[in-house]
Amino acid sequence: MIRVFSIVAIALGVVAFAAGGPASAGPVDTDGDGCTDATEMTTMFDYLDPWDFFDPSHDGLHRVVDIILVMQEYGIDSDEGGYTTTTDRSFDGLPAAPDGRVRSDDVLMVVDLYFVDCI
Ligand SMILES: [Ca+2]
Ligand SMILES: [Ca+2]
Ligand SMILES: [Ca+2]
Repeated sequence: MIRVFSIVAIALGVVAFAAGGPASAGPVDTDGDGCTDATEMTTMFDYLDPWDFFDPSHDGLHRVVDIILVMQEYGIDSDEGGYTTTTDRSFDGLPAAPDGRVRSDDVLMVVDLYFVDCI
């Protein structure tokens, strides 16, 4: 009897796993940039690139507040107080890994993403 119960329990576990199971709660964001894999794969973003979705406000939207956040740190370098990678990128066709300087290119990148959202 215990053996049958075990087999049934294993079978139910396999079915649950195949169906996505309890471990699949919530959308997947492999690169951790705040944009889900599913959305990144249907947009210009790369679900394996943690820098391309340049969203300083971390709300999934590109609005004026994101531009303001970058402008507030304009001129700051990585060796200065107040620097954060949240507002810094380099440019490689899309926003790429931070270059340690928050300058006009960072402002232009976030402006280019105006109303390009990930929700
Ligand atoms: Ca992502
Ligand atoms: Ca990405
Ligand atoms: Ca930069």
